[in-house]
Amino acid sequence: MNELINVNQKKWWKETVVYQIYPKSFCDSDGDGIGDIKGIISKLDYLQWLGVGVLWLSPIYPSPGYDNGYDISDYNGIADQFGTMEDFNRLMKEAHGRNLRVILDLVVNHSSDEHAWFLESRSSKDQEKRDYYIWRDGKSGGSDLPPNNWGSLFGGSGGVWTKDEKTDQYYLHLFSEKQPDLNWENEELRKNIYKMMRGWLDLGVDGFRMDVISLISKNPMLPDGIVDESGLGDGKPYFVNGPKVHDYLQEMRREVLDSYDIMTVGEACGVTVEEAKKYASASGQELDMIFHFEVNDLDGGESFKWNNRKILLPDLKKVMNKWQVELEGTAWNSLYWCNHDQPRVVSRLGDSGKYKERSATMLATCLHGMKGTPYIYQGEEIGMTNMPFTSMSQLRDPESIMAFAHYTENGRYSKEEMMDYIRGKSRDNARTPMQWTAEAGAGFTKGTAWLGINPNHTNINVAEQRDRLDSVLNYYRNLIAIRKKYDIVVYGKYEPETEDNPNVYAYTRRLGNECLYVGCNFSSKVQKQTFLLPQKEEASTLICNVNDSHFLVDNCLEPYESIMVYYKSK
Ligand code: TEU
Repeated sequence: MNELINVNQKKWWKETVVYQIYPKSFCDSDGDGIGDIKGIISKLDYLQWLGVGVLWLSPIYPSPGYDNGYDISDYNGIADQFGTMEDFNRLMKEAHGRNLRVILDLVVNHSSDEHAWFLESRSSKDQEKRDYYIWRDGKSGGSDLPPNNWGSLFGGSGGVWTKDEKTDQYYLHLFSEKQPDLNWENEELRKNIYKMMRGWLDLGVDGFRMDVISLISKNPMLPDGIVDESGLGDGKPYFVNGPKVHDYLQEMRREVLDSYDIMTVGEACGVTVEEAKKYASASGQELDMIFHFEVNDLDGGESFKWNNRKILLPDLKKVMNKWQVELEGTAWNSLYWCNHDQPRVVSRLGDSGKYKERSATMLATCLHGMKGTPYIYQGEEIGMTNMPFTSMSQLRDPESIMAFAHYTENGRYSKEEMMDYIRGKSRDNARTPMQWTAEAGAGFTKGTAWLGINPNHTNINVAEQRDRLDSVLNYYRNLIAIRKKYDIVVYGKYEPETEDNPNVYAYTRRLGNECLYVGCNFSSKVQKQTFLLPQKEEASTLICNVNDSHFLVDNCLEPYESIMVYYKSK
């Protein structure tokens, strides 16, 4: 072992790469147009070949499917559309047999309104489980005004309160009315959640990705928020990083997580670097790492996404450098460009035309060279792009559908404008089926896919890339292999290069006398760098996405070129 790495810092979840599977769109084994667990099992050899170490499954539990499973109606089961508990157990066994760990999505900020807890809770004010959810009278006692003015996090869908006629009270839902928020103040509810978590861990599950975990504690006063762009009140100051969130996570750690060798990652919208140091502190009291949203928000992706703003590289560098530098030694980073909520990164930050492959591999290098655990979202490893949606009838995501209706009806945008924003930002861009082959159905299904397949599957697909050594897919595979081979990629300290070139992202990693320089050209023009070249014979190129790179000769990066140079300092 490298003696420069402190034994206490070494963790398996720092040394691995996570692959996110969106089960509905990954692989359909029975021709109903919806991916399933047997489909996932059929692709385990592929995932093992790719080299990833952990599979994160987006929700596979029973659900009415209003938000594709992020509305759970039974935390202990498997949705029929995905298979059975037996299929799940087989998946665990087959995955573990290939050294692949499996983590599940834990969605406990809210449940479905069809969960038995909610059905009981809503049935009467005296019901034992009434307090499992957050109920309030209307403003000034039972009037028709909701308890406060907060807008839903699915911007454009109205407020966060729905009145239930049965008991004449309102329940809180930060997302849709089909997703009532659970009341974490209730101790019995928390105990039930911990019990459910232990149940899955005892089946061999290797950890959890925790959906919007930064939102579980609400300021009990539920005060009005300042009215923002959406025309509704911003409640975030009262529910993001709420008063007891850290108490709850520390309790969860003691009651559940500490008894297992697992990994946890919290989806933490609204979390700053300072807060992240509490959620993902190296002292290990809460979670292992979090997903922050500061990159996605550079084009309004989290606060108000419906625009066609572009992310500018200087802003991107500022945010990423900040997270890298400030978490050093105190907390661990997660590294991601894509997930099931974000548009495809090649379309967002790269060039989906002439340089689609080169920009995809450049983006991969930029991220995978950083310090933290990298996440690959299905299809990212072949450079999948956004979907050329032309009509709202092709969309399935409730967020997009509600936003389109809202902003075209209230006159904020014309239908054409809004369609343009949907093409750029809709979550359905990420959810189109995985492109396995060039055939009709993309090798995803033999039936009709639940969401349209990107027509470019005829040239962007796994079958075409698998044996082509210069493909995006093989490039990802090589990057993963480099992470396994070089400790510096996992544990090396990150230092931003003070490069003022607005088109290049460069940084150096250091571990003892080892150095790793990563240079990435985010533009379609050649860029000269000021990097001080080590003696040529001492430097070796670990990976580069340009065949005849002359970077080590003249410090010039070709359009969308990226390079990792390894050398030893004197
Ligand atoms: O997303 C939470 C989240 O923070 C949202 O802002 C999300 O980024 C939004 O979709 C922006 O467009 C999680 C899940 O990842 C998402 O799929 C769910 O819809 C949401 O929680 C509710 O469970």
